[in-house]
Amino acid sequence: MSRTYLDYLNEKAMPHMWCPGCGNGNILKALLAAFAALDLDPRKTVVVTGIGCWGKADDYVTTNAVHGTHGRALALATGIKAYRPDLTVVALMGDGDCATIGGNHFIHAARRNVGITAVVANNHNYGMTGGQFSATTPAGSRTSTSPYGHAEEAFDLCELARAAGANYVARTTVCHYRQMEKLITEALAGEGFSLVEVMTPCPTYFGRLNRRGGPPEMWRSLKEEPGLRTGCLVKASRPSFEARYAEIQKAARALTGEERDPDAR
Ligand SMILES: Cc1ncc(C[n+]2csc(CCOP(=O)(O)OP(=O)(O)O)c2C)c(N)n1
Ligand code: SF4
Repeated sequence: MSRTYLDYLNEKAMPHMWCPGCGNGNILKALLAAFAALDLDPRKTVVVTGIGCWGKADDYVTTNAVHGTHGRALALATGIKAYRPDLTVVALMGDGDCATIGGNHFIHAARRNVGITAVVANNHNYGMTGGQFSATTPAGSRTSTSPYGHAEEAFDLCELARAAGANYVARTTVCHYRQMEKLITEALAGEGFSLVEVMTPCPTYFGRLNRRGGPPEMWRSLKEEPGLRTGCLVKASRPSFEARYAEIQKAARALTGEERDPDAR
C-alpha cells in the first residue's frame, strides 16, 4: 500500500510550535507529501536540521532525524550522504541557518554537488531569536537589529547555488502549494545538490516591524509579489559527489588489490 503524507507526520508531537500565520506548516505538508509521492521508506530517509523555527521541523517527522547546530545542517548532511549514499538526505534550514551562519557550508555543498535536498524557509529574518536581520534581509527593511533600516544588500540564494554548481535550483512561495510540492518532489528525485528556496512570511517579527499587516495581508502580498522568479531555475546533470567518490574508491581498490569495501555492511 502506498504511503500518504500522514505516514511521515509525527502526530504525537502536535500541536506544532509555529505562530498563527507562519508559513512553516505549509512547507512541512509539502515536504511530507513529496516523500509520499516518491513512496520513500522512512527508515531510509534522514531529515537534518539546524536551529530556528523551521529547524524545529525534525520533531514532526517519522523519518530518521538529526537536530544539528545553527549553520551546520549541511555539514552533518554531507557526512551522512558521503557515508551512506543509499539514504535520501534532506536538510531543512532557515535563511539565517543556511545563508548567514551556515553560508560557507552552503556554497561548498553546492560546489561538491553532494546529493542533499536543501529546503530553505526564507522569511527574511531570524525568527526564533526575535527578528534579527539575516543575509537575505532586503536592503532598507526594519528588523530588531536594523530598527532604522537595513544597510546591506541581500543574497539571492538561488543565484548563489547556481553559481556554486548545484544540479537543481528552484524557488517557490508558501502561497503556491502545488508548485511547492512539485518542486520538492523533483528535487528529491534528482541526483546531486538541490535547493528549493521557499519564500514564507514571518508575521510575528518581519511583518510587524515592517508594518506589513497581519497574516492575510502578508500572504496576499507574497502571492502577488512583482518580479519574484519562481519555478525550476536550474536543472543540470553533473555527476554527484557520491558518484564521483564511488569511482575513486573503485579505482583505489583496483590499485591496492583490495577487493572488498572495508566499510561494506
Ligand atoms: C551557533 C549558534 N548561534 C546562534 C544561535 C541562536 N539562534 C537560535 S535560532 C537562531 C535564528 C534562526 O533563524 P533562521 O535560521 O533564519 O530560522 P527561523 O527561526 O527564521 O526559521 C539563532 C541565531 C544558536 N542556537 N547557535
Ligand atoms: S517567529 Fe516567525 S518564523 Fe518563527 S514561528 Fe513565528 S511567524 Fe514563524
